[in-house]
Amino acid sequence: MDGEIKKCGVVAIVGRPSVGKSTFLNSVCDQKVSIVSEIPQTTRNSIRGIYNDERGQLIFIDTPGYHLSEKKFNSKLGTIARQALQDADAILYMVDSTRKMGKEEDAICEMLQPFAEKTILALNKIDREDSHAGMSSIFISGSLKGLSSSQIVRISAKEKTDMASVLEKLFSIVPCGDILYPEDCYTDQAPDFRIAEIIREQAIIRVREEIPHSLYVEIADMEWEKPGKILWVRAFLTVEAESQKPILIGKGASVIKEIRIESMKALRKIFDYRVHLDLKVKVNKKWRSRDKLLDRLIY
Ligand SMILES: Nc1nc2c(ncn2[C@@H]2O[C@H](COP(=O)(O)OP(=O)(O)OP(=O)(O)O)[C@@H](O)[C@H]2O)c(=O)[nH]1
Ligand SMILES: [Mg+2]
Repeated sequence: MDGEIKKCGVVAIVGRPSVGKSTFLNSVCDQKVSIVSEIPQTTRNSIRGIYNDERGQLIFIDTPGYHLSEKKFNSKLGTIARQALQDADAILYMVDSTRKMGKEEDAICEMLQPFAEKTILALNKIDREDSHAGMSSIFISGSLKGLSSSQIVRISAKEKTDMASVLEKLFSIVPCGDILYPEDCYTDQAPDFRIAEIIREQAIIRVREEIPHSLYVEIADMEWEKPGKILWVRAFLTVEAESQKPILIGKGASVIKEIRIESMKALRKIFDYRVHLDLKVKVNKKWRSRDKLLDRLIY
């Protein structure tokens, strides 16, 4: 409301892979901001989604799922999540209440310990029959000292259950201040990044095993055709081995064709112009251990 002091703050969403961080972000923004799949480590970058209402603005940062690993690629993802904790006004710690709690959850709690006061714990997936939110809550409360019951919410990010409680608790933590983004803004991602992410989402749901992790998408060029409101985009889907190429292309190019068509449909819902895609598959061996490329792709 005019004249009233607004709240504005950055909220880092953290948690293990596949707990539903990106699903939460999309539900709260009511838009597809961050891609979602059953495959762990779908999110590779810090993706911003912005929530606005009369109370003010929450700038959510969706981070890559945190998991214990020595690999360069994973440690880079972990570094992104850790940096986000330092910088955030509040932290939304998401836990999959259907999964067993253990070593990885303990490691996250240890990482969060200095920030316990600004943390809200969301026990997600309570819509599922195998959810055991009570047990998860006991485990986390034992591991993350100083977390009070008022900081814990049980939600379903998918069904949008109790999202309002999460927002209320987060607004109570973040400071007062002027909003940072225009009120009608729900993300700060550039169109080329969003297009690459949608193509990656459509690709990873159609392939198996190592290929989703071996894949990255790069936009080669984009050309704007103003009269027809069409954006012409040429993109490369790059995998790590020659043997992965035919799988992604499919028999008679059936898989890549489907990726193209479904990506174009998904993009139609995001942009108010048509995005026309031309997709090619390439190989770049061992890209996940190359620092320069990682710096460009994961930030
Ligand atoms: N039943 C149910 N499924 C959910 C819920 N939230 C997320 N999922 C599913 O869990 C899977 C993982 O969701 P994501 O949102 O991609 O998880 P994430 O935490 O962002 O995963 P990473 O990006 O890999 O770290 C998807 O198949 C979602 O549909 C929920 O509240 N209920
Ligand atoms: Mg994600």
